[in-house]
Amino acid sequence: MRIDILTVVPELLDSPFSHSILKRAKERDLLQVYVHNLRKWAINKHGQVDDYQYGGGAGMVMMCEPIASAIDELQEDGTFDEIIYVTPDAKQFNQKTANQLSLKEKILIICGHYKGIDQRIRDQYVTMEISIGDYVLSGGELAAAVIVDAVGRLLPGVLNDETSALFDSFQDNLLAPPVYTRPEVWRGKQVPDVLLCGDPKRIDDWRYEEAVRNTREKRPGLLDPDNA
Ligand code: 6GU
Repeated sequence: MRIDILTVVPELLDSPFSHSILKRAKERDLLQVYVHNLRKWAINKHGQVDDYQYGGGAGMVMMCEPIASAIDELQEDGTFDEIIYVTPDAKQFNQKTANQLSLKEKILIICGHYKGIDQRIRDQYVTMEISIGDYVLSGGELAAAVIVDAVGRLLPGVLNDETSALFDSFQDNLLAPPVYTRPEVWRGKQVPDVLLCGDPKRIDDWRYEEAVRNTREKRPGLLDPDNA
């Protein structure tokens, strides 16, 4: 899978894909991430990519021309399966969307800044809009990093048995059950007996019950069938 990211602050994305699981995905050539500085397509030699908004009001808007030129050039060697604009005024990202995106070959993520991008780019080019939650970030870069991480780890061959995504929270609309490691007693607190019983069926049942309990307590909405 290839992911291109368009941003005015490429430095923000220097590190997130260079460690741990995503690093391995890139080393195995299962994932390629290309970060592009939008200023390369600026309208003048001052690097301008934004302007005042029509109708007045505080805050600049990212202009059509630099973004359109960037997309057109990046599509010269193959069109994108999805052109994603990350913005707080969009549908919220979840595991289902991550699963769907992991099946694509080539996607572009546009990171907004300031007041966002000109609506005409959203109308003409953008095929999917994503928010990562009900709060405002200073730009779309960290949201893009969240999406690349959530999608990248799902690509076949990235995770091994130990890190398998099959048992992640949310894959079955349940939060994960609690986990424990050595020592068996820490500051007088004992690991639940069932985890030491050696009976895989009993352990699986316990984990499932704990997952349901955790979900009912913290995120009851996930148990609602409308969420499935
Ligand atoms: Cl995608 N961008 C920004 N700037 N803020 C956000 C967001 C995205 N998702 C939640 N807050």
